[in-house]
Amino acid sequence: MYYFASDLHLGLTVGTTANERESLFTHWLEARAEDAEAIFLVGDVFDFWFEYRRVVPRGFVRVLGKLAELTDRGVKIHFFPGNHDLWSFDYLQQECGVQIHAAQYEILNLYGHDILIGHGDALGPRPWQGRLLSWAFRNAVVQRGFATLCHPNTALRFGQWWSGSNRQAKPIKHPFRGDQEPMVQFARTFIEEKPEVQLFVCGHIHCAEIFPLDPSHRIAFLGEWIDTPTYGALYPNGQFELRSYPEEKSLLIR
Ligand SMILES: [Mn+2]
Repeated sequence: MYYFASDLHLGLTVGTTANERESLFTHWLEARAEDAEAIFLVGDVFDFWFEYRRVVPRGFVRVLGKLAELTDRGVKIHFFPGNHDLWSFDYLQQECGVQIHAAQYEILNLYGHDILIGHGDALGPRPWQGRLLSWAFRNAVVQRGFATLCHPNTALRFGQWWSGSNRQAKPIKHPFRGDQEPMVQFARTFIEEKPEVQLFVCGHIHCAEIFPLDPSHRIAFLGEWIDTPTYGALYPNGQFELRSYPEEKSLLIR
């Protein structure tokens, strides 16, 4: 099986407590490792992450330790940065052995099916303010400037404030908007060019949904771990399932 989770927002202090979420996720990783071909973390694992060349944010030791332990045992773990942990460079790869995918999405062949995986914040039509921000955050010069000019205590305090105030201003999730979702629009355009990609797996909008684009294409949204932890599982026959955790209840399969 291949497993997928996103939007854990570790460190955020709303919903389940930060410690509960961290320990729940640690157990999830351990449980998935039993039969995982690979585990995909599809963005916003951390509510705010900014790493300097010699400094990383404090906290998350159980999760970081579990990631390192599993990859040491040979479990393959892939990490796609989200808009909250965009600034993940080589620390997680070097210390925890996860494979970082810095591109906005990647197409991987799993069990013989082409699958597009990406957090999704940068996919589809968006207002110019959002595009400008994500350009700035992904820009190497801006990143280096920020790291040089900003003391880690200041940077992390700002980041945690920014991320927390974002969370208070917006609800944790909204009802799924179907074709109005930018990522659904992105996927529809994408399959006109590359119909061989039959499944899209994204996070970001915090909805747990598998939306059919047409009879042979689907887009799956992985939900979130702040209120109602959910994750995705890909079966060898290409079916995708959303399950709750820790109940392990099947929510949707397509
Ligand atoms: Mn998120």
